[in-house]
Amino acid sequence: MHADNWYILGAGSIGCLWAASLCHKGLTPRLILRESSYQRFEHKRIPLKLSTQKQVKCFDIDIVSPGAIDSPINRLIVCTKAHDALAAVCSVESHLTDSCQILLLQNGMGSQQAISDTFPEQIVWAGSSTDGAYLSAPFDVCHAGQGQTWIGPIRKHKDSTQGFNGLLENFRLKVSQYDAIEQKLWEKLAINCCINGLTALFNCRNGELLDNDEKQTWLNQLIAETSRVLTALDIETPSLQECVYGVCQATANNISSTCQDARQGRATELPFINGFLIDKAHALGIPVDNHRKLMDQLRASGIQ
Ligand code: KPL
Repeated sequence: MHADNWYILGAGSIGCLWAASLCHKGLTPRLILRESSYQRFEHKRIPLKLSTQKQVKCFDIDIVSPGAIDSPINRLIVCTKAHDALAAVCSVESHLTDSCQILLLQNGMGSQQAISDTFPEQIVWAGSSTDGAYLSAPFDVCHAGQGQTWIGPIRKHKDSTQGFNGLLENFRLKVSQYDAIEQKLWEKLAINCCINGLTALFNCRNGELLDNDEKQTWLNQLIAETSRVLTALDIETPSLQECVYGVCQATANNISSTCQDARQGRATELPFINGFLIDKAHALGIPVDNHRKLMDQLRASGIQ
C-alpha cells in the first residue's frame, strides 16, 4: 500500500488552480512539467500564487519532469489540453502504480476514452467543471469564478468509490461525485460546440454571439443540429437553446478558451468538441452541415 502521492500534469490555469487547492487542503502535490520547461528552473521548489476576489495565498510546491519523478504515482490529475493528454500520461507511465487513480480534466470528449483504453489497469476518472481560472503569470493563478466540478469513473470499477473521496469534503473547489459522468461531459460539450468555435471565428466575446444577426442565426443552427444529435443518443438535457443563451449572457464579457487559443496561435480543442460531435453525427447519419461549415471556415482562417 503506497501513501497518497499526488501529481498534477500541466501547469496551465487549471493545473495551477488544482495544485494550489490541494496545497490549501494540506496535501503536497507535485507539478509535472515538460522536460524543456523543467530545465529552465534552477530551483525545483517554487512559489505558487492563488488569488480570488477576497484573498491572495502563496504556497511552495515541488516541480518535476517525467524523468525526475522519484516516487510512485497513485493519484494523478491531468490538466493538459485535450490534444496533449494521452501523450502526457504516457510520459509518466512507468511511475503509475497498478491501482493509480487518474482524474482527467480536459474539455470536450474523446481524449478521456483514449486514455481509459490505454490504461486498463488504472482507475480512470473524468471531470467536468465550470470553474473559471486564468494565469496572470506563470504559477500565478486567479480563480475568477467559483464553479462546480463533477467527477466520475469512466469504467465501472470495484475500487472506484475510494479514489477521490478526499476531494469531496473540506476542499476549496466544489467537487461532487457523479457516476453518469458521460452525461455531464455531453452537456458541457453541447454548449461548447455552439459557442467556442463561433467566438474564435468571429474573434468576439461570448455575449456578442447574441447579435440578432449573422452570428446569432448561425448559433441557432448549431444549437438545432447539436440538439438532434443529443436526442438520437438519448442524452436528456434541458433546452439547449436556453442553456447556450444563458451561458452567453452570464459570460458575456468572457473570451472563450477557444478564442483565446486562436488569438495566441495555439492549437484549439475543437477536434475534441465539434470534431467529436461531427463524428458521432456521421455514425448516426444525422446531417450537421453548420458544424462542418464552421470547422471548414476555421481551418481556412488558419485556426485548427
Ligand atoms: O467553457 C467555456 C469556454 O470558454 O471553454 C465557456 C462556457 C464558453 C465560457 O467561456
